[in-house]
Order: sequence, then structure tokens, then C-alpha cells
Amino acid sequence: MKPEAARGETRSTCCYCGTGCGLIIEHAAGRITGVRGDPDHPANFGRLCTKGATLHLTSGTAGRALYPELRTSRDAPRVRTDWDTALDTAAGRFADIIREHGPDAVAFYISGQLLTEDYYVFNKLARALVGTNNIDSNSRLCMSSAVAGYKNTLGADGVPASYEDLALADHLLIAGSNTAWAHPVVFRRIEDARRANPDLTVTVVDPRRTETAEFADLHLQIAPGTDLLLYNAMLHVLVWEDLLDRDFIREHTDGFDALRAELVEYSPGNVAAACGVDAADIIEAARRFGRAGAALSMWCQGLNQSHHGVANNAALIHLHLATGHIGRPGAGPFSLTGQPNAMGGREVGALASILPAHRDPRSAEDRAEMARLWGVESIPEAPGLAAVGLFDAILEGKVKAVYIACTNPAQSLPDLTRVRDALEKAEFVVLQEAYADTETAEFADLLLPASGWGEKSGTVTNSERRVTRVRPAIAPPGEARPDWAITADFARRLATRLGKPESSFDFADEAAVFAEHVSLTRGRDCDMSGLSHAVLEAQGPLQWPFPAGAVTGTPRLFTDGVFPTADGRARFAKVGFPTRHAPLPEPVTARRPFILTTGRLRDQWHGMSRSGKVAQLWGHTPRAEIAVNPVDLVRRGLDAGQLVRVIGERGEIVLPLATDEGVAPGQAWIPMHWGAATLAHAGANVLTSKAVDPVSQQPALKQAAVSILPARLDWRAGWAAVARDAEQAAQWMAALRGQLAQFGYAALSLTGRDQPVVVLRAANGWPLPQHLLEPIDAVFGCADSDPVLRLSDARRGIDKRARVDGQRLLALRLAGEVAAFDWLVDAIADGTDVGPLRPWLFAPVSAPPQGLAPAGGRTVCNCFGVTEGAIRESVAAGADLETLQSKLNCGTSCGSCLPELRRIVRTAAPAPA
Ligand SMILES: Nc1nc2c(c(=O)[nH]1)N[C@H]1C(S)=C(S)[C@@H](COP(=O)(O)OP(=O)(O)OC[C@H]3O[C@@H](n4cnc5c(=O)[nH]c(N)nc54)[C@H](O)[C@@H]3O)O[C@H]1N2
Ligand SMILES: Nc1nc2c(c(=O)[nH]1)N[C@H]1C(S)=C(S)[C@@H](COP(=O)(O)OP(=O)(O)OC[C@H]3O[C@@H](n4cnc5c(=O)[nH]c(N)nc54)[C@H](O)[C@@H]3O)O[C@H]1N2
Ligand code: SF4
Ligand SMILES: [Mo]
Repeated sequence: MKPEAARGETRSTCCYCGTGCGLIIEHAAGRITGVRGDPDHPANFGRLCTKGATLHLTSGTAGRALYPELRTSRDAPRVRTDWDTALDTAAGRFADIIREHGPDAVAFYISGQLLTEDYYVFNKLARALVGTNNIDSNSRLCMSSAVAGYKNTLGADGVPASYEDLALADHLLIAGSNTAWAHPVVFRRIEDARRANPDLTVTVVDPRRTETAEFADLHLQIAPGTDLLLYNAMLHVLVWEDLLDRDFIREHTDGFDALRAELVEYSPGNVAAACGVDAADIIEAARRFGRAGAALSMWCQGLNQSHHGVANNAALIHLHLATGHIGRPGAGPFSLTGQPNAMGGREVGALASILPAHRDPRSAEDRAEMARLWGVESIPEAPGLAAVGLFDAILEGKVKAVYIACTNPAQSLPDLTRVRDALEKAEFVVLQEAYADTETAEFADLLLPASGWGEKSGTVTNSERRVTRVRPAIAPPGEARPDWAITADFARRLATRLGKPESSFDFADEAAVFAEHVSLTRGRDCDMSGLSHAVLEAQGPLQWPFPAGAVTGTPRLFTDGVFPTADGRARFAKVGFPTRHAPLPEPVTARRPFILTTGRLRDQWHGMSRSGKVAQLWGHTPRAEIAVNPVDLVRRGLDAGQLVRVIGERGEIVLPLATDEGVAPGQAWIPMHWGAATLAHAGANVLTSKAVDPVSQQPALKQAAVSILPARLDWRAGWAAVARDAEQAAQWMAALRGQLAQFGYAALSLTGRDQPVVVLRAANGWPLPQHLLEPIDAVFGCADSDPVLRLSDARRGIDKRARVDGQRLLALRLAGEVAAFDWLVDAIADGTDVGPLRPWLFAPVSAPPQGLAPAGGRTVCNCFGVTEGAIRESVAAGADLETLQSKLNCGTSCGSCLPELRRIVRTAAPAPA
């Protein structure tokens, strides 16, 4: 499908989270000029969050992969090449390796951010053409425990509920999900539900006091990893207090008696200490769930990213089966998908452990059926490697070539040092990416430029099984091509070399790929044989099942109490249930006394290849830090703001220390977003463990044992400069990243709104040779040869420079003494008149002189650029939420900042006299 005409509006979807918001892309002359929520899309009815609403700001070419690039020898840089050479080389290398070492010597590692059509072609390529099950996706790090949890209890990977159930529930159990930040538009719907029904109760289970937890009437701030104990104890209470739906258990389930026998051990009194919550709260949580007319649970990575993630999922689903809270309006176990098309990947079966349409690669019958449908002799029997094992196999040399698409494993996999070694060691790494500046791109022998958001055509399926058309508004930049088309082209070239027919990859267009995909779902639990691109064009987004002949989608599964198991009954399944429950994948000891958890920020997306290009999205959390509870500062003799070494069994990183009351004592929190592109080290995943769930193979990314010690890095420096635009900022950041690892600590960031300001903070031991700084000075325009104001004191190792243009400070470099750096960066970003500042430029003062202060601090409201400082000022003067909204506009557009505004008002408001 061709991008729409010169000027216009195109309906598509947001490319970030699994909420799956529909949006309207405004474009003119081949450029995207704006986005707004699609009022008709049933996921969001016109709303977008901070990330969706700024998508148009990411549509330039900043950081994009524009041309195929090939490395001819290991140490040579990649150079531009043409598509034919690129794909012929790749097909040749793959064919050689397959012929010499067999099909399992190659692997495909793909992504829940691909469209269904992209996913489909990769899966067919791996399984039907190459003949390997070595195809896995980043969904392994994300949803695989939910997939296995559903399958082992409900019989198939079917999310039973819909967003509309939020308004119909009278109890919500939100577990291991920071919905307020990770699924903001779902959270807006939760806020609506509570407004409409003040009796709606909300329980949140999370070791951190997140903004989601603050919204709850009951927050169970459990010890990390103790979910399984908690849900079993809740079931114990349901049994004890006879809050069960005995008819439902008898008629529609199997295995309850066996599980009940085990529950004896899990009385609230027995587990309370381990869970770190009061037994009374566990009882209360169970009662709310059991007594509700309709209870809906929602969960995400707090449950899934665990070495017993499948057991966590099953234990939560058991609560629904025991009470009959499933298959009814407002009720059901609703796993929130993370990525925009994680669900599509599950339908396509493009993970090592699943085949198309929820078929099972361990089943000979399913394999035979797939072989027949694909017209090949057989589908391989040998199990495929799941993500963590796949990178182990690369490191061991068993897998020699890997084709990576739409994911950034050098940033997002656990135990990163190993993963990065593996990528270094692999014989041939193909990376199909929209951006050229990701961490993984550094390891690619071949970079294939892919079309990105706003440029692609196909379909995605969101958390509630809703399939939406993704439509292109503009043509891709440079020579980038759509993923499915690149992959099919590669497949045809590989087929020729392997002496196999290439015709099975001759798709006329993406609609034809989709048609083939849905044909494989006929008669399956996820039957969507009635869907096509044409039907979606005509009817808009639709929820599966949607069998041939259907006229409407299916909002709710299992309404008749019949489950897709052999006997039609759901299972109470002790799947992946550890015999001895170890909450953590590794012990906390005196040497490693902190439990580290990792996760998401409100305004950033994973490795930040896209969101990180938008300066204003950095405003909410300006830099990478590790946060602990304030009591731990006192206990460990640490200071807020100081640089600390965070040391784990697998590596160590250095970050500034911050305090957060929401982090429980003894725990620590690092956002997952920052990696080697912005830090002197590879980020949080240097520390995380590759321990995996035995059933789902999902790694336990949520807990690692670490120690936190002061880092003795007394030499400090900071650079900042105004870039012309996002493009130039990305170029500078790319030029600087090679310099980061030379420092004990270094962090690149962006600030500003209309014009991006690139900022680099660094620290090291004394003395630091001047020549190390020269390449950095050159990027920031602060070199000796640049027109800079300068103060240097060689004896004290201080060298400060500033570049001023008329009334504006354009660039700054402080080395040896940096007290004023932060507020001067604010002044640069705000475009503060430099006149009155001149005498202060090189002064060692940590706060701006009176009257010269920019209304500073973090940006809370991203839509209107309202800072925390401005909000607190108003609240101190007596403003409530409504006054803030009318005075400052904050919280009146996308609503992502509403939970935070409520908190500031609540905690900062003067106590009533
Ligand atoms: N802004 C933003 N939104 C996103 C994404 C993003 O990158 N940025 N990514 C998307 C993706 S792919 C995903 S998978 C989702 C993830 O969405 P979420 O899972 O909601 O996000 P996380 O922050 O990873 O983790 C959720 C919570 O799990 C808690 N947790 C840690 N350990 C435990 C535990 O033992 N038990 C329980 N009950 N909770 C625990 C953490 O404290 C955290 O608050 O977000 C999606 N949405
Ligand atoms: N410590 C820790 N680690 C985690 C997690 C955690 O909670 N803690 N969460 C895990 C989870 S749930 C997830 S989902 C993963 C996410 O981890 P990744 O998948 O590595 O994260 P992204 O940065 O979203 O990577 C997607 C890449 O695809 C590129 N891209 C975007 N659009 C397209 C396209 O259309 N085509 C192609 N070819 N490329 C495109 C982007 O530029 C980006 O580099 O991280 C996991 N890692
Ligand atoms: S909630 Fe935000 S990030 Fe998620 S799909 Fe909607 S606009 Fe995009
Ligand atoms: Mo995810």
C-alpha cells in the first residue's frame, strides 16, 4: 500500500505500548507534522499519553538507519552497500553455515514490535525454509510466562477480558504492573471507572509504592518475589471463608481438590512474614476479591519476569477459577501486553515454544499439520532456543549466525556482559533496524534499514485481542524498506541457494501475508479466518475470535464456561510450582544486601532509540540514577546525589544515588532504559541475572542482589550545548558515545523543549589527561580553537569554558569543579538572558543567584512543559488540583501527569488549620 497523498491524515496506531491506541497522523509533503488520538478507536477513544502524543517529533531522520551497511572484515567499519549485495551476502553466509553445520547453527531473534505480517514471514522463513525452531522474540523477556500461565490453566493463550470490562468491574486487582506509567491510557480508563463507580475497590500488589499503588485503596507492598505465596494465601482465605463459586469449580474446572490440599501451608499467618505484609491485609485483599460482583485482575512484569513467573501467573488465574470471576462482564484475568504487537507474535507463533495459531511444537500432530499447511516435508522436532539460551549458544559457538530484527539485545537481555561477548563472537550478525545508533548496531556485520512508525503497513493486536490496521503516512527515509518485504526478499535468495522453491515467499503485498496467516487460524481458539485487511478497512479494529462469516468481534472469552482443553474444563495447575519456594533468583547476603529491581519510566521507551530523540521526554526523569529508601542512606552512611558503585555477581556499574520513599528499605530501583549508548557502562542489565523460569524460559529481570558502595571519583566534568535540531543532537550523541567508557562514570542526556540541549556529565579519579577531553570539547564546540570565554587554574585542575552568542549561552564546559553545572544547564535550556549571568558563569555556586533562577526542575506535565518547581510554588500558595489545571494547564491534555499532580497536592498541601 502506498503512503497517502501529499497532504492529509492517516489513521494508524501508536508504536509504543500494548494498550494499542489508535491515532491520526497529520502529514504534509512527505513529512509527519502532528498526531492526535483517534476518537473512534475503541482502545483509547481519542486519548494518547505523553509518548504517543509526541510521536510526530520522532519522525525525522535523527539516528535512522538509511542504507544497508556491510562490514567486510571483523575489525573494519561497516560501509554503505546496495540492497542486492546486502541480501545476497546475508543469504550466502546463512546458506554456507546451514550446509556446513545444519539448520540449528543459525537463529532468528525478533520482536513484539514487528507487525503481524513481518512476524509471519520470519516464522515461515525459520521453520519452513531453514528448518529450525531457533526463532525467538523479545516477548520471551516479556510475556512468555503469561502465555504458559494461560495455556496451562485455561487451555490456550487467550486473554479473556477487554478494556470495556474496566468500567464493569467492581474490584480491580493490579499486580506487578505500574499501569499509570506503562499503560497510561488504560490507567485513564481506570480513573474513569472509579469516577463513575465510587464503590470500585482497587488493590495493588507491588514492592514499590508506585503511582499506581498510590491510587489503590489497598497496597500490598510485598517483599519482592513473594507473589506466589500471596495469591495462594488469598486462595486459602477464599476457601476458609467459603467465598468460592462451588458450582463453577465443579462444572468447569479440574484439579481444585489437589490444590486445596496444598493450601493448608499457605495461611495468611504463615506467609505474612515472608511476604512482608500484615496477615489482615492479605485477608482483606482476598475478601474484596471474593465478595466482588465482578473482579478483574491486571498484571504485567512484576509477575512475569521471575524464575517462577508461570507459577505466579497460574496462582493469580486460580483466584478467578475458584470464584468464577471469568467469562462474565467486568471479570477475568487480564494480562497486559507490553509491546504493541506482543499479542500478534503469539498468534503467529513466532517464538521457539509456539507454532502458528497457538499450536505446540512439542506436538507431532501440530507439527504435521503445519508442515501440510506450509507445503513442506516436516517442521523440525528439535526444540528451538529461547532468548537467554540462544545467546548462550552463540557464545559457545553452536549458533554461528544470528538475524536480529526490531530489538536491541545488547541493551535489554539480562547478564549483558555475556550477551555482548556473544555478539562480539558470533560469526555473522544481521541487524534489521529502524535506527542505526542502538547498542546492538555496534555489533552488526550487516545493518538492514527498516521502515518505522508512520511508514509501515500491516496489522497489530493489542492487549485485548483487538486487531488494528497500521497504515503508512509517509515513505520511509533513505533506502529503508518494510520488514516483511526485506525478510521475504532474503528468504527468496536463501531458498535459491538451498535449492528450495522461492515461490512460497512471493507475497503480492502485506495483505496477502495477512491472508495466509489468518488461514492458519481456522478452527483454532484464536480463529481469525474472517479477518482480512479489507474487512479491517471496512469495519475498523476487531477483536478475535473472528471466524469466517462473523460480523462482530468477541469482547469476552469463555462466556459459556467451556475452555479449550480436551475435556472443556479449565485447570487448577501447579505448573512451574517450586517445591521449595525461593522468592529471589539469588540470595541477598551481607555482601549483596540490596534487592535490585528494574522497570519503566513514564516517558521513555526501552532502549530509547525513538523516545530518547525527543528532548522534552527527558524532562520527567532527566538522568539515570539508582534509587533507594532514605533510611538506607542513614543505615549505610551514603549521601543522596553521590556517585555509587552498584556491584552484583556479574558486574558493576556506577550511577548517582537518589532517594525514593516509594522504594522499600533494603531494595533499590534502576530504570531499564539507559544502556551503553548513554552511559559509561551497559546499564542495569549488567547486574540482572539470567536465571529463567523452568517452564517459560523467561528471565528473572525483576530481582538481583547487589551492594551499593561509594565510588571514589573525585574529578568531575560537565558539558552542555544547544543543538540545532534533533538530527544534530543525535549526531553529537553518536559521536560522543565512543568516549563514555573511558570515564569511571559518564552519562549523556538531552534537555530542553523547542531546541534540544545535549548534556554530558562525567567523573573519574584525578588526574585526567587533557587530551582525553579534546574530542569531547570539539563536539560541544568548546575546543581551544572555538570562541569561548575561559577560566583555567592549572594548579587546581580547573578549566571552565562558555560559548555565548548575543544574549544566549550556547555551550558550557566545566572541568575540575562543577557546582554550578545543573542550574547553568537549566539556564541554557530555558534560553535565559546571559547578561546578568555573566559574572556567575564560572563561579563555584550550586544555586543560581537570586532572581536569575529558571523556574526549574523536572518537567511534570509534558504537554505544557510545567515543571515541578512551578507546581510546588502554586500548591504552596494554596492551589488544589483544579486550580493547578486552570492556572498552569498541567494535567489538562494527555493526563499522564495526573497521578503525580494528585500526589504533590496531597503531600505538599498545607495542613488545614
Ligand atoms: N513508559 C513505558 N511504557 C511501557 C514500556 C516502556 O518502555 N515505557 N514498555 C512496555 C512493555 S514491553 C512492557 S512489558 C510493559 C511493562 O509494564 P510493567 O510491568 O507495568 O512495568 P515495569 O516497570 O517493568 O514493572 C512493573 C512493576 O513490577 C514491580 N515489581 C518488581 N518486582 C515485583 C515482584 O516481585 N512482585 C510484584 N507484584 N511486582 C514487582 C516493579 O516495582 C514495577 O513497579 O510496559 C509497556 N509500556
Ligand atoms: N532490566 C530489565 N531489562 C528488560 C526489562 C525490564 O523490565 N528490566 N524488560 C524486558 C521487556 S518486557 C522487553 S519487551 C524488552 C524490550 O527490549 P528491546 O526489544 O531490546 O527494546 P527496544 O528498545 O524497544 O528495541 C526495539 C528496537 O526496534 C527498533 N525498531 C522500532 N521500530 C522498528 C521497525 O518497525 N522495524 C525494525 N526492524 N526495527 C524497529 C527500535 O529502534 C529499537 O532499537 O526489554 C526487556 N529487558
Ligand atoms: S498508552 Fe501511550 S504509549 Fe501506550 S499505545 Fe497509548 S499513546 Fe501509545
Ligand atoms: Mo515487554
